Order: sequence, then C-alpha cells, then structure tokens
Amino acid sequence: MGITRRMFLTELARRKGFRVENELSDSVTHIVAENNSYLEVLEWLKGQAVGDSSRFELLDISWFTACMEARRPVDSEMKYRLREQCQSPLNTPESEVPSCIARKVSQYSCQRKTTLNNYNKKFTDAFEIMAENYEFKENEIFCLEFLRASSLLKYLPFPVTRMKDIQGLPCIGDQVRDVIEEIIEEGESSRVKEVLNDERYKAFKQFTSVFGVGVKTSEKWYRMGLRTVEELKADKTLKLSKMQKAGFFYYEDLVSCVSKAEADAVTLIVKNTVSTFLPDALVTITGGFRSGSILQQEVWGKKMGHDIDFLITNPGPREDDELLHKVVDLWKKQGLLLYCDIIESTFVEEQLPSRKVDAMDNFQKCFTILKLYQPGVDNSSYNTSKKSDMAEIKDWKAIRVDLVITPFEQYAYALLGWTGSREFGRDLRRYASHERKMILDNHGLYDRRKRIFLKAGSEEEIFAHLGLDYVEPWERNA
Ligand code: DCT
Ligand code: MG
Repeated sequence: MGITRRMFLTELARRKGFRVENELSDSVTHIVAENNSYLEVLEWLKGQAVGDSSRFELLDISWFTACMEARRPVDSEMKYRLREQCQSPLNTPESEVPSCIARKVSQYSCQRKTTLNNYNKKFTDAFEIMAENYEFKENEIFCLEFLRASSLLKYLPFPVTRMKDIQGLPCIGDQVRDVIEEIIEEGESSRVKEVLNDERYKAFKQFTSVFGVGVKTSEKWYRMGLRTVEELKADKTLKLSKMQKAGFFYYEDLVSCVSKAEADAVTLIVKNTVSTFLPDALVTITGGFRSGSILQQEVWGKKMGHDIDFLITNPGPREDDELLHKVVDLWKKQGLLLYCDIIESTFVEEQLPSRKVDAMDNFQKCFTILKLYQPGVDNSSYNTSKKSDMAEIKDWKAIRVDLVITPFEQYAYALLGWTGSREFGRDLRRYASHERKMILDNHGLYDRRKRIFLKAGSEEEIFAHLGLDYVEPWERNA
C-alpha cells in the first residue's frame, strides 16, 4: 500500500495497543497485505532472508480492519487468509482485486459498527450539505443517496485518499462518486460550494433552524421574498404557530448546542419530577446523548446535541395517562416550563407496525422548552428588562426537551427507535422488511410470514429476532 496509507494504519494500530513493525524480523507473527496476491507476497518473502516462511500468517488487510474494529487481534480465519485461489484471474492493474473490505461491507448501516471516530469528515460534511439541499428541494431519493454515502464513509476505518479506496463499496452512486473525486483532486467540491452560496439554501438553512419551522413553511416564506431570521423576526404580518413563536423567542438559546453537563442537569430534573408521581418509573435518556456514550477512556463521545430526548416507562402493570400532564403542570408551577405541546397516544393494540420508514410513532409525548438555571453563568449575557433600566443577568438557558411515554412491553422497541441515529433506524426498518419479511417500528416487530408480533425485553433481543449481530448504542452513529 502507499506510504501515507501505511503510516496512517500503523499509527491507528499502535494507538490501539498493537505492535507494528516496519521491517520483517523474528518478532513478526502476522503479515498484512493489500492489493497483493498470495503469490506476490510469497515471492517477496523469498527475497527476505528468513528461514521458514510458513510460520507467518499471511493476511489480507480485511483482517487488520477487523482487528481495529474489535480492538484486539481477531482469529485469522480462512476468510482473511491470503490463498492461491483468492487471486484475480486477470492480473492487470485495472482488475486488481478490490480489497476484501469492499466485499464485506453491508449496504445496511445496521450491519456496520459506526462510532464517532470519523476518518472521512471532509467527505461526509460535504455529503450532508448536499443531502440537506435535496431535503430542502424535497428530493428524497437524492437526499437519501447522500445520507447513505455519508453513513458508509463514517464507518470506513481509514481515510479515503484515492478512488480505489471506494472501489466495490455499496451506497456510492454517481453523484457521490463525482463529489469524492473532486475532493480528492481539488481538496473541495465545486458543487458543495455552489450549494453553500445558493440563496435558497442559505435562507432555508436559517429558517429551518427555528424550532417549529420545516421545509413547507420555509418555502412559503422564501416565496414571499424573505431571506434571513432577522427579516422573519421583524415581519409582524407573519402568521406563526405557538411552536414557532417560542422558536423565535428563544432562538439564540435553542440554536446553541446542548452540552453534556446541561443534559445531566436536565436528566436530574426529569427523574426527580417523574419519581414524585411514579417512584418506580424508568427514565432513560435517548437520542444523541445515548448513542454518543463516552467510550471507555477514549473521548469520542458526542458531547453536544440539539435537544434532549427521554423515554419514560412504568415497569408495573399500571400505566398512568396523566403522568405527563402532572409533570408539566408541576414544572409550570415551578416556573420551569417555557413551552409545552402534549400529543396524546394514537397507538391501537394489534395494529401492524408502520411501513413508512420515516413515520412518527404513536406514543404519548410532549415537546417542551425548559428553563435551565445555570450556576456558573457567563456574565456577558445581559437581559435588559423594560420596566427598569437595570440590566439583569440572565442566569438560565432555554433547552428543548422531548418526553416520550411508552408502555413497558414496548420499551425496548421505543429505546431502539429513539436512540437513533436516524440513518441507523431507517436501515433497521429497511433491513427488517427487505431481508426478513418483518415490519419494525418504535412499537414492535411483526413477522409477516408467521403473522405474529415478536416480543422483546431488550434491544439485544430485537437484534436477535432480526438475525443481526448486536450493535451497541455508541456504534450506531451511522
Ligand atoms: N425519532 C423517532 N421518532 C420521532 C423523532 C425521532 O423515532 N418522532 C428517533 C430518530 C432519532 C432519535 O429518535 C433522536 O432524534 P433527534 O433528537 O432528532 O436526533 P439526535 O440523534 O438526538 O440528535 P440531536 O438531538 O442532537 O439533533
Ligand atoms: Mg435529540
């Protein structure tokens, strides 16, 4: 392999505690090759003054990447070994065997383990801008093409540096390939640059950053000639929903990300309040704060989010439809509730899971904005009250919090759905229906062949029902 790539992989392995030698010596046990046939490696070995070459394991680079993923040396099974029959029949440069990684990579992100350790950020950032632009244009197919490619490149255990690196990989359409090629050759993509400078994209990006504003509303405002959030705020003729009004009112707070410390503080509030009404209730943080769990010593965890999502369930036989109302009423009394919209459950027993990949679930839920008091508040943020000219220090921050109530027997499904990532969830549902003839949603899993609902008490059981290897929450950052 090329020098840069070899240096990178060597570094990676050493960071994970592997010993990598630059020269062949007595201490070497495994030899890893990429794009070289078994015979080529043997040929090279003969040239090295070593005695019995059979003591080395001759392995494909796919063994190495499997080791990196497992963080330990995995068994050098047959599939990783370089063998005579593994060679490409034609030995021209064009037909070089695509690296075995390519043949192993699944098109479904639920069959891949994706941590936040992204080696291809410059590509995935570009794809996400392209995807967002297509989302604004309501072109779902192209949007998904870029999102899938982004997920795939987040998974790759090495940075893509040449077109050959993506040879044979799934989820790489023509548009994606063009963007990759340009970034490799020019360092940036002219198409992405065009999008970033596009008037419509820029306006939609601003509009949709407001809580309660989606693509449809943005379209309407764009057609009215509006372009920025400032213009929206200044326009008193706009008809705003209650949600959008709150979105504008707390705009600055809501666009600044939620930190891990803030999430911890809110978790405490939610748990305390819920337990005053239902002492046995289980309150679990989900969304990005669960899938971004901090990995052992390595701090790869996502420490920022746009909202905080909680699942609440009561393990007892009794469900309490009033719990959510009681919780928000108490917050209202305590002056902590800045906004709240409760949506009652629309779940119907025995109804088949939704086939729509992006459908909302039917749980009782509540979208809120909470007032979080901050002890070590930054003194530079002043809030001038109109009545007096005294500038008072704003010692709180508005935070978006979602509460979802789930019946205990649906808890595992709800947890899986709400942990995300969105792309991971989408692929789980796609995998269930395309590969298993099952329908999965946040309430349950239905086996269409057996015509039964499959019960699960944990996420592990759901993966097992689907015949998938378990993927930890922090490996679902597809
Ligand atoms: N989800 C769902 N049904 C919904 C909304 C969300 O199943 N009606 C799932 C998809 C991802 C997960 O819940 C969390 O959603 P978000 O809060 O939008 O994403 P996140 O990963 O928490 O990221 P962030 O909140 O930081 O943007
Ligand atoms: Mg979230």
